[in-house]
Amino acid sequence: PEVVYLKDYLPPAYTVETTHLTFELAPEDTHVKATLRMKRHPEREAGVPLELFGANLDLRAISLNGEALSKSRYRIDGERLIIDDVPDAFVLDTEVVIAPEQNTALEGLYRSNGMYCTQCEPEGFRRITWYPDRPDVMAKFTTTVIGDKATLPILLSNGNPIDQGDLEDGRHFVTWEDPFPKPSYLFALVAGQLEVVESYFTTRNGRTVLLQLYVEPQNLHKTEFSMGALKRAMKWDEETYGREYDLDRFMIVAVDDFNMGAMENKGLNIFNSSAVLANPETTIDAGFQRIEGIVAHEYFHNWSGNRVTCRDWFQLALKEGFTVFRDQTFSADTNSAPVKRIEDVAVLRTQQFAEDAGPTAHPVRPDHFIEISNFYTLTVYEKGAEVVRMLRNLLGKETFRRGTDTYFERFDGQAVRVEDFVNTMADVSGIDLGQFMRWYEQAGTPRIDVAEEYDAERQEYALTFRQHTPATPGQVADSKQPLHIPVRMGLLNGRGNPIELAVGNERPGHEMVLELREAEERIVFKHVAEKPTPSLLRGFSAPVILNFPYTREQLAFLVKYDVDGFNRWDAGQRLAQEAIFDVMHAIQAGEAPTLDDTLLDVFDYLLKTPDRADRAVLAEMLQLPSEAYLAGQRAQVDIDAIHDARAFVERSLAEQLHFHWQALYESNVTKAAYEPSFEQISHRALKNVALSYLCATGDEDALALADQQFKTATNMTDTRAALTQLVHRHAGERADAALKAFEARWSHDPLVMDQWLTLQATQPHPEALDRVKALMAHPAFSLRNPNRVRALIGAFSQHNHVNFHRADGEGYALLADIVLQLNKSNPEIAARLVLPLTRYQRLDEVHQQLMRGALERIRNQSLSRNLYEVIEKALA
Ligand code: DPP
Ligand code: ZN
Repeated sequence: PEVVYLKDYLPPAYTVETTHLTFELAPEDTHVKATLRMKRHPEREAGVPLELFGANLDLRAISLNGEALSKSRYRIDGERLIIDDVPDAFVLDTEVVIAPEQNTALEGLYRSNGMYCTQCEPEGFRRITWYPDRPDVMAKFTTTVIGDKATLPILLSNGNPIDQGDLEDGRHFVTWEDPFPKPSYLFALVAGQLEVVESYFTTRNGRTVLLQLYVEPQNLHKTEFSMGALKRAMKWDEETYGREYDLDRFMIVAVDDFNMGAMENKGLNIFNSSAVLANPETTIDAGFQRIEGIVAHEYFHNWSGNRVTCRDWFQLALKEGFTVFRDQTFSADTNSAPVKRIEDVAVLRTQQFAEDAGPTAHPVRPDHFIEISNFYTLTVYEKGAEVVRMLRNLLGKETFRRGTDTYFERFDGQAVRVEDFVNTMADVSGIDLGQFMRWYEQAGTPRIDVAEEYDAERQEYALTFRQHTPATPGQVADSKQPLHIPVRMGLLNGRGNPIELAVGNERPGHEMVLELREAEERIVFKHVAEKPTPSLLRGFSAPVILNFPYTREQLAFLVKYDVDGFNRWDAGQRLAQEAIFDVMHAIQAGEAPTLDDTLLDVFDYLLKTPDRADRAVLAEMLQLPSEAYLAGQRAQVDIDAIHDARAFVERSLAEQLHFHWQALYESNVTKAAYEPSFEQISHRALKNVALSYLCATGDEDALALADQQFKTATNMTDTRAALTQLVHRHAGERADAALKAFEARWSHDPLVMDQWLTLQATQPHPEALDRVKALMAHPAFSLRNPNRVRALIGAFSQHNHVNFHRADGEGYALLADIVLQLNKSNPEIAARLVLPLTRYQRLDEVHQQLMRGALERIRNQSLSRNLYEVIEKALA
């Protein structure tokens, strides 16, 4: 397959000014007529051939300026249609036939539960019609949708409806016009039997916007929360970024079969139903928060993505990193800022860092690809957001806002590059961001080793920072340059109070942001009367691994006294990690493990003085680092030893603090009617953490408590927490009965059944693999629906380490089998699902062999471009 390089970028030879589309919808033969008014790009010379992209299209007619083109005038080469001889300005007409019913890849136009819908980002539009399908071609679209009136009463596309009427044969049509020029990836069409929920939003300039949420009739009771979230997001973007909505209506449609979470099509967002439908009975607290974040994310794209879009797909992080950063701060403002930060950093450090350490590592802005769909990654999204966050840390809030205002103003209506964003930030701040650009170009997680020296006589405390970035595929270690890294920090004295900082002639107060730029830097703090404890990288101010040789006492001290909520949590996590690794080493050496006293003291302290942290932060602090995170901290990973060690620490804390867990549980039971409010969410989180520790002992009383909670719960958060305990602690008949009861109650609701699949797939018991296989035959599962696949197979391979990594290789074999099936039907999902099989570098030789064997079995088949790219990297 062809490799596309950033360095080869050329502007399109011809751009499209207006695009007129007519769809005559039919499952097997939808006719798409396109009329494109095109002209030569001013920067390209005359006489260059016209190049259009298309895939799986049956071309029925093509004409230029009204004249049908004979076969000798054009040629089709793979995904390209080339016309050698075109004038500077012309009109191109085409007609193609496509088969939405046969489209299982879920890119382009396809059917989901009888509904027609589209997914065009990044290159799905070429499955709809021949087109210069690239983001730097922005056109005004007018779209006429024709369909059967009885079965397709709702016909939607981008913008505003400008005409509609009845046609013969029981058909009808609606014509939509989108006044904003847009790239083809933002095109959308929906047709089906849908109900609509409506509301209004008045913008700060007094314009009234109609808000519509389209769902299948059975989901009408799940719309209220998202509608509220949308309004909160619209208001927040006005207040925080000065961004106002620009069309008269904003539509969201919920679709069951969807590869991504959601899609920001102009004026017509299409959502995976799992990312928009919510109700207390069916949705857990974390689900509400995820949905709020995604609704906001897609809405925010209207400016960061749609009004200002990407020049080419290498610039994907320009819109995604920025928009993720925007949705993260929105959620932080709406809920708990420290908890949001803790959650986001946990994902980054566990999953993005693993990506950085594996064969698919790539820079935030990749410089080549085979299949761009493979680059909707944690690196582009999450690390991309961290890079924007660092810019805000370096510029300060107000200057950053001036930067974003200037960026939107300068580039409105244009398709731009990462440089345009960063240079704007440099312009408004006067800060040299030349070195900062390396964050976009250099792959891998930077390491910073910090050493301290204290000179009591001179009252000086010095920190030496050494940074380096390990080699990644295509970038050897020697090629890695030092990065511009903001390290937010403070110093604490022995009583836990912050020390007034003095560096050179500067007196920044109790906290400062160090800007590292060199491979090695030494910073001297003056007037430090006693040896302090440093609090480094507060709020996780840069996406790096920072090592400081803390003693366990110092970590415990930071848990108690640091002013930074994130660092308090982080110190506790690090302490827990050390305690778990102690146990692991003891087990490996055949010795009897014991629980680290310092960790026990810290937990005891946290449970006795719960008011020191807000409840939501406390719930995070009381949880041990995940097995996936712990594995990421090892050069050599022993999956079973990590699992056993973590379980030992959990059980020890459960037993030794039993009384406290009991009290914590009881004091957080609420009688109030369910609300997804921050206050209530914190109570439920603490209660369910307590339940988990109580059940970790396997005590009959605790399992009876979980059973009782399961039977009496009035919301899914409590139901699922209880059911998870019963299943994961292997509560025998209690677990079986509860699973049956749950199934009987929820078999009609696929999104709820997804949770049922996931919690069985993630049980640590050795029976898990057989259970997963059995569930694949259950009516609740389907290989055709990405949510079902993620819920069962994705959850098993990503979150059930002990069973996925079984020593007999059966876990790997199962994933390989499924990936091969999806390779044919849905390559995008196949290439994503296979990733756990590519992360073998730190496992022992036996596991490495088994994984490579599974990958080679995949490689022996005829592969989609998506899967080919990932497998080749993994086996390189
Ligand atoms: N729909 C995906 C997102 O919003 C891709 N743009 O991130
Ligand atoms: Zn996005």
